[in-house]
Amino acid sequence: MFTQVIARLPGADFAKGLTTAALGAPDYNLIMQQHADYLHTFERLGIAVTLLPALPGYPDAYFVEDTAVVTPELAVIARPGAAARQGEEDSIEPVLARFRPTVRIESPGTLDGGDVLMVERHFFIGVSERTNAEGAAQLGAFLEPHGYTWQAVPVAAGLHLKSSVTYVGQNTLLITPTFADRPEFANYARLVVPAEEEYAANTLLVNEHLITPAGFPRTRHLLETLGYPVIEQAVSEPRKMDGGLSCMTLRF
Ligand code: CIR
Repeated sequence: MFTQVIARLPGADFAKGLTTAALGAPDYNLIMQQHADYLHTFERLGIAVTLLPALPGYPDAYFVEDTAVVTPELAVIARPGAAARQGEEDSIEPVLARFRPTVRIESPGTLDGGDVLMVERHFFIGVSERTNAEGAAQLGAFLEPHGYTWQAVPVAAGLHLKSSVTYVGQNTLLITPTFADRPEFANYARLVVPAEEEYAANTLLVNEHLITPAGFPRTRHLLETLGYPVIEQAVSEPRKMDGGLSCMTLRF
């Protein structure tokens, strides 16, 4: 069960963040509303929310997931792979230090939390444009003494590994068609999102509820087969900035 989430308010400059999406100009008032609604969902599930102020000069900093990997035993402070985001991790470290012992990914390693998928006691660590093999190995070395296993997964499509695959409980992955037949995932049941709903592969299992992006009915239908309540969350504005549902919280 998660008891805590950490989030950060989007800044008024959030539209200056990195993006490859061509979905139009994002709206500040709307992202603030969507962000507040999203956090309210965690509160309704009994989770305490630590909400940090916007970080001046870092328009992507509200995507806090990328700045750390938190397990019950420790917090690994990431080292963002995008130059424009390096420094965000320094502001998250003292916050996480209130909850966990912290360690850091060091240069030349890079790691974005969005590439890190925890499936029970196993970690899939995406090696992507943001996370390099060195960063993945450093994270693995921090996790192994706590009894976790891990493996690296090449990410050739999408921004982060969790843009394409997330764990929805019951030994089951929610996964895009591109990743569905990859040998790394062969030991899991797979719910394959339709190609036109790939964005919804980034869904969160939180305290036996599934939080999924609003507006992806076929994915919702797949998720309903698992038997957990499904909560749809409007995230059109973070999506315009290449952000998924998971990116806006650290959950532990
Ligand atoms: C970036 O390109 O870094 C941000 N605009 C989006 C980060 C999304 N993070 C995530 O999916 N974990």
